Amino acid sequence: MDMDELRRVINNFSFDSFKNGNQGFNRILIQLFGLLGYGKSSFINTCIYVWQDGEYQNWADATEGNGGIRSHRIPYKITSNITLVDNRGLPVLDAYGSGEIFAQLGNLLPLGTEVDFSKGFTLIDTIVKSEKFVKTSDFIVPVCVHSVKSIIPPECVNEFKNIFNSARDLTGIYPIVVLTHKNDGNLTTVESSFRDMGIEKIFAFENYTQEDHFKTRGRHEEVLKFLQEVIKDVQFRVEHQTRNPVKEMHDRKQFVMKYVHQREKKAEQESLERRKAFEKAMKEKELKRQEEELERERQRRREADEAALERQRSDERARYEEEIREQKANANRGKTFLGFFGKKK
Ligand SMILES: Nc1nc2c(ncn2[C@@H]2O[C@H](COP(=O)(O)OP(=O)(O)O)[C@@H](O)[C@H]2O)c(=O)[nH]1
Ligand SMILES: [Mg+2]
Repeated sequence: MDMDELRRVINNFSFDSFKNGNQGFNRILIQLFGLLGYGKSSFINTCIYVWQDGEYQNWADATEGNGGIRSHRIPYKITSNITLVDNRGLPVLDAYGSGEIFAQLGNLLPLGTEVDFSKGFTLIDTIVKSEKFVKTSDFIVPVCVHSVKSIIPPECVNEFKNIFNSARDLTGIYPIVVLTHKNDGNLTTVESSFRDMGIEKIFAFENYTQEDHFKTRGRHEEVLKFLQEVIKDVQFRVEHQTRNPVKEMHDRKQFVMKYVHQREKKAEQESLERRKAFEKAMKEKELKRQEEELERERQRRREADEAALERQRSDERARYEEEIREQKANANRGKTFLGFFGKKK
């Protein structure tokens, strides 16, 4: 398919043209998620730049706050039926961030409002409060944006897999991976890490940026192919499965709430174990301190006993020497006396 045909397919996409009708959907929401600074906003800029094929602008960054950290979920319309969502980037991969990703992916949080990586059960309150603002008619396609600059360390593989599997359970679609900084080396290593995790669709881009937005056919084509692939995935899911958007939204809510409950239970358990371990360590430290104190006391006593013995010995020696001196003196006196008699004789 050449680029014009690709554009036509993308532009004409509508849920209404499916065999069994739109089933309650009217828009594809391509939900981007990933760690902070890996190129989500730049990928959105790239998509808009390619789609509009006009002048480059920093659309996705233009509304950024917090010194470049996006804290809102901002939608960017590509066609009347396809929208990209720049979700808040995660600072690190952990259970709190994952919960928030699921709420964002599940479209349980309204677009355009602030996202907070909250601890505790706050996320559930936010989801409940958001109920009247979120649309069940959005068909969600999860897309993980990752920079090839960052090789995935083995200890992170499970966290990624959990997120991908949960994203699939939530949305019915296994996430597509978009790799950025394609020309930065490591492409094959990072790509194979994602393949090993079971990701089927991987796209690699050198994003168009403020510094480098020289149009190339390769980059333009790759973006259009990406959008076409998203459409194919959606078509497959809608045509091979009876869908019920309202029930699906309800299920997604249940999923995230269960996740938050389990996460909090686990956090509570971990905190209990940490406290127990701390108390045990304190007890052991106290026992050790007492043992050392006892040992010091024993040592003090031993030294005192030795000192007393030494004093006794020294007194004894002094007495003994005194006696010897006296005996010698007596003996000398006896000799003188005898001498005297001897002389007299
Ligand atoms: N060379 C190059 N720079 C990129 C690419 N993607 C993003 N960047 C740069 O990386 C920085 C962070 O990207 P950004 O899109 O703001 O990341 P986000 O936090 O995921 O939205 C910006 O300075 C971008 O210009 C890419 O594919 N190639
Ligand atoms: Mg961003």
